[in-house]
Amino acid sequence: MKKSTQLRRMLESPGVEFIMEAHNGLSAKIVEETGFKGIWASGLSISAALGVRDNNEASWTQVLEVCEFMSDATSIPILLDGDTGFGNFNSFRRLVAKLGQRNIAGVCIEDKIFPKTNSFIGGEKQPLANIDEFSGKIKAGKDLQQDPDFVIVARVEALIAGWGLDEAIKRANAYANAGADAILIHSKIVSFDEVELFLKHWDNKKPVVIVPTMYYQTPTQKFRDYGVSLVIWANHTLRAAITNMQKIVRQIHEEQSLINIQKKIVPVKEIFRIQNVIEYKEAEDLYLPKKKSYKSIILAASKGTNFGSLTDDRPKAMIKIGSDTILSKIIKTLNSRDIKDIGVVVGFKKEAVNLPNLKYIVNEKYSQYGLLYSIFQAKEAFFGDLILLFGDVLFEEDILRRLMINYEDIVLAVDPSIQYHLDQVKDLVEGGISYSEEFGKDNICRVKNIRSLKKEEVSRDVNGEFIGILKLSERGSGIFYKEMTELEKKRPEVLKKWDLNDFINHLIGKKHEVFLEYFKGKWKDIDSIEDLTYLINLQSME
Ligand code: SPV
Ligand code: MG
Repeated sequence: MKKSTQLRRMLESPGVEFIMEAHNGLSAKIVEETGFKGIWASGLSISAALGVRDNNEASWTQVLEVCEFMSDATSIPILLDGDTGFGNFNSFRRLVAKLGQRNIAGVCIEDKIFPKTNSFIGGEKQPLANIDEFSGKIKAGKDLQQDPDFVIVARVEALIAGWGLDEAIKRANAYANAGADAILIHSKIVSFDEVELFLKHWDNKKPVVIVPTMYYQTPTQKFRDYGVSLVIWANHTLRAAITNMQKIVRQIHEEQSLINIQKKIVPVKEIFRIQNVIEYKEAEDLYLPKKKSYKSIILAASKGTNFGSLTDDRPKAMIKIGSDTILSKIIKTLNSRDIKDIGVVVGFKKEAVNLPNLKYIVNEKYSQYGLLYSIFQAKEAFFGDLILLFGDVLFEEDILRRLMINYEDIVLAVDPSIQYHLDQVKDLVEGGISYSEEFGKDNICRVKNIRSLKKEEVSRDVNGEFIGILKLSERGSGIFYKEMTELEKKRPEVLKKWDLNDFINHLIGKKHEVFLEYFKGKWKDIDSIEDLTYLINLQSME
């Protein structure tokens, strides 16, 4: 739905609606993410954020530019505080034209004289516009607007200027007759009384908009009872920002250190999320020539339990599903993302792993030592971007695609829904946040630990199952290389004993950041004959 139509519906719907102040692209995004259906582009806040006063010190094109950033950054309607329209009827209709071009849903103008002063600063001394002149201004805007749903709100300053209720009603009537879509009745007293009186007399001839900054103690139910259409929370985003900026900046100044404030502010990553950095990565992936060439290491040295005679003469990765082996299916998926440099760590029945175009790395000790030792045999591959995989997991290309554009250095693919069968042991991950389907969440977070657990050992802290696919950036594979070689030198017994989980926890313990990305479904590990039968049946249905 067009933004203008959304705003019009908010005004014309029977209940009360709320819009929240924003003053730049960032605050506009925060307002939208929070769930508000509309934005008040406040003159006070925009000017303050630009470091100037609310006296038309910012030119109207400068305000427009801020508004354009806000509009581009969001999908909900913006009602711009157009002050007095920045001049006469002619200036105002140019503003209306430009707002329409920029997909701003509506504008509010107040019946004061350009250049205005904020209504809360000596409001009673400010001259009001001539009624006919201001009505002509509204009409000029309405005549010019291309989009029939574009909203013009006329703001009555008669109460602020101390002219009383009759003058306010007179003006509201004139502006409604001139074509205003709604009336904003403004007040600077601390009670709702004068606005209430206005609402009683006005009797909803046109939708009414209010700004309860000064009468903030009024319960919202009162606004409902009197049929207010739209409430503007006019400057609270900026005030919240100022509160926190002052507090944090002061503390950094006093302490000459960041140690105590780190936990009080959002991480840098939160900025990236709000900026939608991930979309940029995806676009790079789509439009730039592929310069990053990922390598892959597949761990296929073990025999695999639970497969009976199927693994008498071959490792699990070479079991067939239809005409393909598990391993060749994995390789096809890697190839589909242009990963051609593929190493396979083999051990059990190594001669049975005979697919072309692979680099073979032999782990003779596959039956004695743990998985980390297998990984270490491929240590020469740990440079540049790398995907490390278990050889018994089938997965969709999308998991690879997303991991490859993930900007963190060490990332585990994790499924938030854990499906146990029989008495399996699963690699379960505790993350900083749990999976969310909410809009805007990128489902990437830090890993706290990873443990192999049986079903009965699972605690509430667990957020998902590691699916056996791990992405390393150039830096990430460097960390793996360095830490593995250090273990080999200093704790060779540990290198032989550990599995991948132990090593990941070791990295976390050494303050390396390990992340997870949640993927729901889109993969299948093959742990039993049942898994195999399921996949074979699936394949025969395709
Ligand atoms: C603004 O937010 O800029 C307004 C509302 O115009 S007020 O500050 O209350 O005048
Ligand atoms: Mg204003």
